[in-house]
Amino acid sequence: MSKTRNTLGLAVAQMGPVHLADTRRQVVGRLLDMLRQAHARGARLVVFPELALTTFFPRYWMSEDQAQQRFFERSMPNPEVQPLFDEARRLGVGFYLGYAELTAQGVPYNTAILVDEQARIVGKYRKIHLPGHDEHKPDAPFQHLEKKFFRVGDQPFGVWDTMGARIGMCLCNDRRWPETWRMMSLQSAELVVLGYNTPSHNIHWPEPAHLRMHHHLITLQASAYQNCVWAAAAAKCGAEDGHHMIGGSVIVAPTGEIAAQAITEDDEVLVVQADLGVAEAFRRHVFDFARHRRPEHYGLITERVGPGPALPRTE
Ligand code: CDV
Repeated sequence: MSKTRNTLGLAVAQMGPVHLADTRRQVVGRLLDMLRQAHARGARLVVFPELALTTFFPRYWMSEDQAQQRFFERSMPNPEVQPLFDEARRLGVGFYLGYAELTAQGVPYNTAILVDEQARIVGKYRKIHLPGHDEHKPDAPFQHLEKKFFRVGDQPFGVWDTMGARIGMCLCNDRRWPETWRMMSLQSAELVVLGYNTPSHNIHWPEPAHLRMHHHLITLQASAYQNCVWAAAAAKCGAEDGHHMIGGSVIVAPTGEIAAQAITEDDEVLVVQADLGVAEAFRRHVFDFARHRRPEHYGLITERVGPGPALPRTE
């Protein structure tokens, strides 16, 4: 489709479970192994999961203070994560990493950073769509306490020019919302990177288990296509202390096709030489936003949060 090839060596580093007993040091050791594998296979950017340094702790009922003491990072890089930054600089590989951030002012966020090949943090994203609840659900098999442990991100979806591409970031539940992707494609994103922890079991209603993977894949494939972007999504998956989460880490092309998909529920590296030019034909034709979008008819999207009455019509 494109005459000039502008390719990015793009890796997704899926993680198997991180158990409560696992230390940051052990986890960073696994990330280092995958960073090296990805580099050896030609990657320039490696996408790690959401909350990659710890177990998916929002499943456990505890106080905010207990959660912050045990699972949050007060600085980044900190001494435990520094080896990842050092190795990334040595190899000349950038990465995306999700972790629980406690700011200097004591505000807790579910955060992702984008780190360039010189190991500089060039972008930070704080999760906007926080799923779950903030009250204790003693009858549920586990909790989903993102609304208790995190504040909503304080900045809109952004993009960063780094590693030869315009890269947008989001986290897990954000991927299900069309607004997430459109915010970034309207800023000319070429690639959207994200990490996720998606429990296989829905505690809110008896959802058939296969739908978790189905919704994950259709969302990524449709969003990549409708927004003319590459999408790279890294799971933390498998059974963390008995709590199973889906795998299915993927790299999706702007055609909506899956270029690579994980086959395990363990640490696994996917690498694709992503041709950023593939999106051009879509941007020039079916999704030429400047020619075809009609924002004058989309007002409700920002005026209303939930569904309301029908709009008045003149005829
Ligand atoms: N970490 C997440 O945001 N998980 C949600 C679950 C709760 C559905 C997700 O959208 O995958």
